Amino acid sequence: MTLANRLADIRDKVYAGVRLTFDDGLFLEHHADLFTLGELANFVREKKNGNITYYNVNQHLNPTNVCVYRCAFCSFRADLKSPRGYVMTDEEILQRAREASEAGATELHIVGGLHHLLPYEWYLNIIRMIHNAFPQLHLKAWTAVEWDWFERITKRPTQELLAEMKAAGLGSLPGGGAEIFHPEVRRKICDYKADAEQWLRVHREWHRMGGRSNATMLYGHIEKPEHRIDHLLRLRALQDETGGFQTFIPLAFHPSNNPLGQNIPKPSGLMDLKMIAISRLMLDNFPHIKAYWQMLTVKVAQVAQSFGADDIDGTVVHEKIYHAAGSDSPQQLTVAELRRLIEEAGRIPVERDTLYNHIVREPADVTKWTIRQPLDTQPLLEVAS
Ligand code: V47
Ligand code: SF4
Repeated sequence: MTLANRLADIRDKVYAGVRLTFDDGLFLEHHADLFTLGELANFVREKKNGNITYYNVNQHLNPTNVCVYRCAFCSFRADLKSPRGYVMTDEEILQRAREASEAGATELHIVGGLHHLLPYEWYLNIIRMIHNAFPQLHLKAWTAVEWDWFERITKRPTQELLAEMKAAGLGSLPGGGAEIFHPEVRRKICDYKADAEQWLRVHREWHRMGGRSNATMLYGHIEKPEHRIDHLLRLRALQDETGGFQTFIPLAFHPSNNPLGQNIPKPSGLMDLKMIAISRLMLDNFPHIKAYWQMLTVKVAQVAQSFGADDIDGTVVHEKIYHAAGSDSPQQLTVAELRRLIEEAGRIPVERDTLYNHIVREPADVTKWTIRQPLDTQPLLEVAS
């Protein structure tokens, strides 16, 4: 079969809604041109999400950067005794939550380092404390790597810890820590921390409790196309089983200030768009693909809305991980800026909460909002902070 026939075969599958195989994914990686990838991914994106691009009003909180692990790609972490290391006090954490609440945020994205000395209860208390003070904030907290660490230090099963933290106010799990699942790569870039099975197990357990989570993939370093397709298919298999993933976020490697980045350039804009498109095509059972503007730059995140993405993340504020690794994106975008960027990309901006309910704001007071179920015009719940 010629390359053109093979691509035509894949095009037919996509238009007919037939699932792509590992070999199809590898073919797309090696041979598909960017415009064909964009055309196919955009078809799937519009079938699933129409002309909408989602954004949210959120803030990030990284309570500590001290970490027992030494992932080769990480510019954020600090050693226990490093002058760069910090641990936020309860007052500082609550102040940040207050700031988010007063800015009208619906979500706090909370991840950090795995501190050598701090007990699991410190992490649990962060969730409890913020939830008690600001119950309207959805707390999307702790990556599967952190949950695995909690299990190691408490010797209690993650299932029990997830249930305990849910009772304390945990809303959902972020997608971080997935990196590249394949052991050939994983042992070189982040040996010792949770492996693929452990990462997937935490998400499976959370989904079985009715929870929702996200997934990521760190690309553009030492991995090869087959590792990326393998990664996507492992996620697709778990999604077939549980249906608990909401959005997939391909993360472009940022090479500044970390050991892995010494001889590796930052992925190009073309590579970024290709990853968005291939993710959209392979992950046929994921509702959303996010072009995280902080990581991709605003410009690429805008173009990505025509290459398979239907989400751009949110206002963000206080981003540390990418800025430590050389990102020159702004620290935050206002809602007006996000909406303008989305409209300029030819899409309809829709504010969502973490669980993809549509949010309607009171124009006179941004801290008051109404949650609507997607495609439902009846307000379900009035929330005022
Ligand atoms: O797990 C760390 C990555 C992740 C670098 O769930 C790096 O909505 C590139 O997961 N270059 C954390 N990537 C960020 C994350 C995330 C971000 C936005 C939204 C969501 C969500 C999740 O950042 C880490 C790691 O994979 N990372 N260092 C780096 N130098
Ligand atoms: Fe620690 Fe996470 Fe950085 Fe790895 S990526 S060193 S686990 S903070």
